[in-house]
Amino acid sequence: MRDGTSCPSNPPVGCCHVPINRNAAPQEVLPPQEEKQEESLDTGLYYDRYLREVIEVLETDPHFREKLQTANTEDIKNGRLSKELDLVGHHVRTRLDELKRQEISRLRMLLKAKLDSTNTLNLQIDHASLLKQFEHLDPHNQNTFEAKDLELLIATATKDLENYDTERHEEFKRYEMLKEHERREYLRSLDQEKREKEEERQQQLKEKHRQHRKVNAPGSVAQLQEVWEETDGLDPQEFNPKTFFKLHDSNGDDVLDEQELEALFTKELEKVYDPRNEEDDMTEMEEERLRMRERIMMNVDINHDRLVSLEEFLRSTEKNEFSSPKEWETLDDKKPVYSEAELQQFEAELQEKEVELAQRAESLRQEQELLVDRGKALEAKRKEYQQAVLEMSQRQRNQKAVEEKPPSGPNGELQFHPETNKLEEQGAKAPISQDVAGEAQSNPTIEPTQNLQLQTF
Ligand SMILES: [Ca+2]
Ligand SMILES: [Ca+2]
Repeated sequence: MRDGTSCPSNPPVGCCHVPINRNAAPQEVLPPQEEKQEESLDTGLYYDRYLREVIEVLETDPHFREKLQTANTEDIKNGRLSKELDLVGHHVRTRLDELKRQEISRLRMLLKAKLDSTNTLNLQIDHASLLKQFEHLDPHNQNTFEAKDLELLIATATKDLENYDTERHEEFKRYEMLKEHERREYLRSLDQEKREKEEERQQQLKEKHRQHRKVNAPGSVAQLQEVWEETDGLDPQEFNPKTFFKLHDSNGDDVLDEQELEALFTKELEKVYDPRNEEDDMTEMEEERLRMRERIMMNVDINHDRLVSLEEFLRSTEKNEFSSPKEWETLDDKKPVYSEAELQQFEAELQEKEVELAQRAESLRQEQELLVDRGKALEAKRKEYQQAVLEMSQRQRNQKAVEEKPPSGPNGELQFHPETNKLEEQGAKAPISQDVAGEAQSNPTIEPTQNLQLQTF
């Protein structure tokens, strides 16, 4: 299983091989070596730390270290090496048990964090069965580190690292299909005249991209000599494979790992890809680098441990392939990495996702409309209510004014009373002043029943 912390697209130096050093130096000179490895070796696996700690502890056992030195890749892969665990010292076993308990507890925390993020209910967690999804240890026995644990750890790491390249190729394929899909969509959006112009422009860029110096086959004498001369600044007449190997074993562990190999191709890749050019795609350059590393590994890595030893390297220089290699085809020489049918399927999936998103957006829009309508209705009601309250309060004030000052003269005749008339006039023409409106609005004690009565006026 891989998680979010799986190998990044630009993994750190030393990534991607099971870090078993079968030529480990004797223990007395181990400390500086160990420190160096700690810095550089990172497989990129989510259980990388556990893997490295287990191997470090095992290497402190003289018997196991001896077995490691004589074991071949088959012994490691088929679990024969794991059987040797029964013979390691007691204190080594105790440390391994402790490592496993730490790893189990780390995985439990991972699971809990995952469940917390998806579950709001505090459910009872069945850790024992959930732990089964992790393949790099034996979940049935959570307290001790057994031969089975070592076997599973090595097998899972090997498998995951092999899948790593496959995953990168798949990712690249999806990238290329998306790029082509967007290109076609863009062309479709143009009118005929503009489309023809754009197609011609794209064709010219493609041609420009294809014009570059010849790319040497990875691992060929021509390729290595170019690095020797141009990168290392050495005399081409003095090319020496052994010196070359030592020069490019950057971390000094006597093997060329995948990153040390990939660094050798920078010179070749610069012939084809320049980040300043529109027509050169740097994602394609990284795919090209990966393909180059796979080619050299296929020719050189005899024991398939994803590392090139000096012996393997020197042997490769004696092969025909070294001096007269099969020509290297760059990505632009090849057919697209996807078929038309695959592209169509990819586009159909994109379409499905777009429809789904559009439906979700439409239902959100409808919900929002509904909310706006409801808001409007509420606002209208509020205004009606406010108006009614104002009318009522005005009528009450008019009534009061009339009762306090009867409109009669000293002889009982009707007398003009400007204030009363004015007030009555205003009462008929509500709403009145803002002050009264504010007062009414902020007065929650006014009974709705009054409102109802007033509405019938
Ligand atoms: Ca190295
Ligand atoms: Ca090898």
